[in-house]
Amino acid sequence: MTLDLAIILPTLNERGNLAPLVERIEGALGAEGWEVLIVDDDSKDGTADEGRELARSDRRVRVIQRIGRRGLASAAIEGFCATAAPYVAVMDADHQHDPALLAGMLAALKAGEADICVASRFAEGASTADWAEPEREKLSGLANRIARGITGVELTDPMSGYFMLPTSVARALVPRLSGIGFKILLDLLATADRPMTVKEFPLNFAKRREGESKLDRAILFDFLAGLYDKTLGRVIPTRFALFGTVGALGVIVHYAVLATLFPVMTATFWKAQLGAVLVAMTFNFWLNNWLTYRDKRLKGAGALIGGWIGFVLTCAVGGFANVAVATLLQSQGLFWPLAALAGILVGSVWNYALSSRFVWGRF
Ligand SMILES: Nc1nc2c(ncn2[C@@H]2O[C@H](COP(=O)(O)OP(=O)(O)O)[C@@H](O)[C@H]2O)c(=O)[nH]1
Ligand SMILES: [Mg+2]
Repeated sequence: MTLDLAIILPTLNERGNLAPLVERIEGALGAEGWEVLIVDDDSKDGTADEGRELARSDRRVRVIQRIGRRGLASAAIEGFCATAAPYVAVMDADHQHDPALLAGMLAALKAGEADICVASRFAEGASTADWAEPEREKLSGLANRIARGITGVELTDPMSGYFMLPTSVARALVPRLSGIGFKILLDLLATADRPMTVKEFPLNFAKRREGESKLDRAILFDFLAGLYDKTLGRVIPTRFALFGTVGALGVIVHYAVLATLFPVMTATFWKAQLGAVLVAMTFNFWLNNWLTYRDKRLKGAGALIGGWIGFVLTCAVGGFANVAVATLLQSQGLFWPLAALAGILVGSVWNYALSSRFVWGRF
């Protein structure tokens, strides 16, 4: 029997969930015609090793281990490009997605019933009763409404992480996908030149079998970042826009601290200003670590202190560049607010490039 379907399992610490899931997939699809592609982002629990162990005795299982990279969306893209199967599904490895739907999805695609099949937590007949996370359910409802507006596709669950489509269609869209955030389905739908036809499959969304969820409250933020990336991101890169926004908030923090400190230390403006600079830098470091680089987030006292020092040093250099450029331009006769703006721009690009490289280890 030839290979029909690849099931991509993006994984992060899912060691114990792999073997039982492969078994369930076999139960749903039979022994042949499919392969499982585990795309693991260098999990610390040995998920990739476990996958390779399975693969030694089961040729239907393959592992892609990625080093220094993170992200559900980019893991799915990796999978699209690494399989020879004409159809490809993406699903969670934690057993929240029932493999029993796979056969029906595949049959619907082969029969040409739709361009893409999506398992929906909110379609008629679906259930999230076992999910037991009411807060997450509410968030999904809100995000769904926004998503429907963008893609122009009527979907009950555009944030679903469980779907199937022809691999050639997915691969054709890859060069234009944004690949950030968690919502690869939304990315695919929004990137397609004409609205895709969708067939929904009601899903009984289960509790995760083992391990813990990697998503946190910032999921809505991820979603908004994805929207930005699809629209204005072409003009100003998303990460830089975030970095800049965080910087602008830092200015507000700076003034707030200065306004508090200065009245009580009037004689020494420079102390108040220095205090405000340090607080604003710390705030910017924290917020960038939490949002801008959430996929590379530094954790633990050592990493945080090291990162903070790196960030402060980087900003010191950026500040120097800022003043140098602004002074030069102003002395050449440029209107002072414009000279200041040029300084700020040069300083922030510099800070962005350097901290990206040296604090959060990008590139
Ligand atoms: N490769 C990869 N997989 C990830 C990443 N984040 C989450 N996953 C996997 O994506 C799936 C969904 O993540 P999960 O934490 O269960 O999200 P939730 O179901 O929304 O709580 C699981 O199989 C995770 O192991 C990541 O950064 N890289
Ligand atoms: Mg999950």
